[in-house]
Amino acid sequence: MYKIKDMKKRDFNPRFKWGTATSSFQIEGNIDADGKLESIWDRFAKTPGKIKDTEHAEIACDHYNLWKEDFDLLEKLGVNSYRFSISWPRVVQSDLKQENPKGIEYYDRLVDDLLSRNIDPFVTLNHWDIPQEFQEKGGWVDRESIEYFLDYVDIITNNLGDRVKNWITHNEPWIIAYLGYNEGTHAPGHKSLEKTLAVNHHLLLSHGLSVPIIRENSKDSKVGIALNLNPAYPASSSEADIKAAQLFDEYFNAWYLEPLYGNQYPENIIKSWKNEGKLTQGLDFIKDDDFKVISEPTDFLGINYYSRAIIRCSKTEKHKNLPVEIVPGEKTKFDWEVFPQGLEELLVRINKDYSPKSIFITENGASYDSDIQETEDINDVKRIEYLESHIHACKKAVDQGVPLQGYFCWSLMDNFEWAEGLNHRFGLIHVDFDTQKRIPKRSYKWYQKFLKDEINIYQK
Ligand code: GCO
Repeated sequence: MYKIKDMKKRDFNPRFKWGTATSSFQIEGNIDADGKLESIWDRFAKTPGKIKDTEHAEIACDHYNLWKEDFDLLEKLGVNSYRFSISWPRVVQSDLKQENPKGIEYYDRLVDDLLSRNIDPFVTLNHWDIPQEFQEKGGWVDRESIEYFLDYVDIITNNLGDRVKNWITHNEPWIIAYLGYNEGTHAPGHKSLEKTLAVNHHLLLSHGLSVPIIRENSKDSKVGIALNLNPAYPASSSEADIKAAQLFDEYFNAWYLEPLYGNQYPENIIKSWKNEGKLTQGLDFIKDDDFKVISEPTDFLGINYYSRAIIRCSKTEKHKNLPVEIVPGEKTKFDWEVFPQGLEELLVRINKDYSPKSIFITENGASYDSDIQETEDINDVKRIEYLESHIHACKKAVDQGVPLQGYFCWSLMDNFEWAEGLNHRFGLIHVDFDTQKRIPKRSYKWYQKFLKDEINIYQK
């Protein structure tokens, strides 16, 4: 692993994008305001047993009302970019064809306000809160339904494309497909591998089909997709663990990277699913030329990185396998190992294998509880260490030739963490969900100083 001693922000390119990220459903609340349609996450969150502690996102951070105050804090933080998502059900009417002017006006205001503060908007088109009506028309399982998504992409890029110049089509197709359709822990809560793979395919296809629409409506803009990548490390150097790690990598990472960069779906995992009898219908949703559409050239790859996966083969009896050689280090509240080296290695590998034109870390961050005490001084030293070490990893990757152009910390503020409800705090800003009071944590102040180029960060 390449080492550097310490560094400052000025060691990065002056045009580097420094930001934070959020998503509509996780922060906006106000799920019925101004003609907003129901989303699949509104429906899912109302279904008993789906969200931890029966929490909901009907208020969340009330960012729909408090956005200006939040943007004041964003500006004071000193970022030059901000990633947020559009809620599709806010901006269309119930036929999914006509726009809802009130919804559009809301995002118009956000964009204009960000620009007036010299903050560059990075807009995610699908961060999961799709209209329930889209779901009922067939949703991602159904190839024909892609048309509705393209109508929405056309509407929103037509309205905002003159000012927004950075577009992310989908956020984390793996999560949408696997958690939503295989494990059932996310909306819409189905459990079928066949559906999962069809959903994956249609997400990728709709990504490829969206790119020319975005380019047409938003001249000189940059387009990409955000993938959650989870590099796999075999738990031991046994053949069994190495093979298991390769299979994990194929279904988690390569399943997206390969087709996006001109290849087909990886083969070993397909064989393995077939051998296990999990793929009875095969992959008959793939049609001629689909891979050509999916690999439509983009301007950047967005990577959401949190941790790595340590893979132990579950099919070999322990005593026939080598002893485990890799044990996870320290973990965040989510039980995700803090492993910045994984980010460096991932970036170097992606650059070598796929040569994307450029890369953005579209999410990186950590869940730790706040200890508020009476002082309102939230000393989240663990989050600071996490961010420092990952920014270091970014720098090391840049030094090895990776075309990394930006880093977005997840998240600006504590928010609704999907099936986990309000139980995880990823924010640089603490949110009191009873009073909606915002309290910047020490990590906010640390990032602010880093962005002002006032502090060095050290390699631990
Ligand atoms: C995701 C999403 C975010 C999450 C974050 C923490 O990666 O799941 O993009 O919405 O909140 O990653 O889990």
